[in-house]
Amino acid sequence: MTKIAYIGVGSNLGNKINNCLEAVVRIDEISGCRVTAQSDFYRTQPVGVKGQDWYVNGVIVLSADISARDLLKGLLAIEVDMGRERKKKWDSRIIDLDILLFGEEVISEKGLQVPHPLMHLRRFVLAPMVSLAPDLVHPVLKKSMAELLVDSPEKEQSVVPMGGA
Ligand code: A4P
Ligand code: MG
Repeated sequence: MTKIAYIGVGSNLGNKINNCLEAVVRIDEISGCRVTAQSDFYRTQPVGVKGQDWYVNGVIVLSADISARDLLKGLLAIEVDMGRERKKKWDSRIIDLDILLFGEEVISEKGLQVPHPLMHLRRFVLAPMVSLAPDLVHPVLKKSMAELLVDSPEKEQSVVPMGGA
């Protein structure tokens, strides 16, 4: 059955906006996936790690005829192909692609957790999510994206639409 998936896209290394745009093109090329919408890209302050460069973040919407597991494989292959090196957790990255939501599926397996376990805490995810689907309900927390954004911590984090994306 076709699922609507939301993918978080982020980059804080190299030509960040181009990296994100290239990822969108490549995701559309994953067999069984079609990009149906995308948010603006946002210039966002790094969360969790001190001294990192700012990020470009956005969210894209997919129509997926493949499983979440196969989608993850496709996304990891794009990250590798685009030259992402995994050093330590939360290192600066050319591209980071996270499955935020996959229909209403709740998955908790080794190497795959959906909804993304931190999405409801992150303004750099929730701001673009609200621009796309404010009434969409988180399948575990049972709150809409708009409610989650209002409740989110780190209100001082700067998350600014870049426009024109
Ligand atoms: N994995 C499990 N569930 C998922 C999922 N739903 N989507 C596994 C994607 N991957 C998932 O991820 C490690 C493993 O998570 C994958 O191999 C996959 O099997 P990773 O991308 O290699 O590691 P990471 O990115 O360092 O860790 P993680 O947990 O993805 O970090 P985050 O959550 O991406 O956080 N500040 C701003 N402003 N913007 C950002 O984008 N990102 C981070 C990194 C920190 N601060 C940030 C941002
Ligand atoms: Mg990741």
